[in-house]
Amino acid sequence: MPANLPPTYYKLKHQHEAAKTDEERLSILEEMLRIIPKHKGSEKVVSDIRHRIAKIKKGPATAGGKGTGKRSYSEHIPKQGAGQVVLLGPPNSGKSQMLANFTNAKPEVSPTPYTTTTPMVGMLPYENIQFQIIDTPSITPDFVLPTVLTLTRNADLPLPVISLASDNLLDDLDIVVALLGEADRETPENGTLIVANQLDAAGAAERLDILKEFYGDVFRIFPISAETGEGKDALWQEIYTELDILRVYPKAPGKPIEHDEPIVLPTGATVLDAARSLHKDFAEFRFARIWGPEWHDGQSVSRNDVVYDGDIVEFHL
Ligand SMILES: Nc1nc2c(ncn2[C@@H]2O[C@H](COP(=O)(O)OP(=O)(O)OP(=O)(O)O)[C@@H](O)[C@H]2O)c(=O)[nH]1
Ligand SMILES: [Mg+2]
Repeated sequence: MPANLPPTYYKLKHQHEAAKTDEERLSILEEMLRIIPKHKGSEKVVSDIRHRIAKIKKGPATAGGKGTGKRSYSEHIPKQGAGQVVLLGPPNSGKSQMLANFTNAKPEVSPTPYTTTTPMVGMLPYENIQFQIIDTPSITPDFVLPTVLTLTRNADLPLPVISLASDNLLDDLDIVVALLGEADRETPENGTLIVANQLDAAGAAERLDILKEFYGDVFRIFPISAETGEGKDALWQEIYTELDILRVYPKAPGKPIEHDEPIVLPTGATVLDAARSLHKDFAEFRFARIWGPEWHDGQSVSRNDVVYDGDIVEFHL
């Protein structure tokens, strides 16, 4: 559902991104929470802001036991591309294999459980944009690394990955869903997205049937094979939808449209947000013209008009 957030929200969001200290961040986040309209469409954003506030108030996590004791395990990975997708799951589900086959990263993939010990980032090309994919150390019923919990909290999309080669498939699913709950992310009622990997493995089809029979109504299950690539396109498309983003195409007056370089914005963003994303000087544009199914060709739009996926915007400075 579109969040339709007011322009002030985006202004604060930019300030938040530029903020240097936690104190600054905290006061901006509190202001964001104050001005944001509270309705169904803004729920996700509101809960994200609340978490960020809680996290700052709690203070930085400290390392226990190992090393100097100075390093924080609650690692935050800066977002890149159109959205941050964090792969979560039990050992050997194939998270690293997904990263290895679908992104530019080269993680270690192995039949030994717990091969991955620190998060690793890769970029996944989708149409004319890229998703940031983060592979994480596996989780168990008794233990989740704090860094994995932090990543789950901060992700644009936490993405459970379980394996259709596992006889503990249903338990595996429970473990990841418990983590989502702990991180206050989506619960089954919201139709959580689940990747059922290793579709090519022996017995996978039967296990998929079982999974669907038990959980087909509560989860949106995407069967894939990280090895052969089967099922991946439907999954990428769903990730795009789930990220709640849109693409607009900038056009300089008298120049062609830049189809390869869309501006990626959250649903509900305005013409002004698009201008700002291009360059800070564009915020002062004199007027803008727009093309798209929602508009008359080339009609003039105001800064606070909401833009739609696929719109072409021409800024006149
Ligand atoms: N047949 C098949 N094997 C797969 C697939 N995905 C992963 N594997 C194999 O499963 C094993 C575990 O894969 P990883 O990607 O290392 O698993 P992980 O989820 O990262 O698990 P950790 O070791 O805890 O990091 C490896 O031997 C992979 O080659 C798949 O889609 N099909
Ligand atoms: Mg791994």
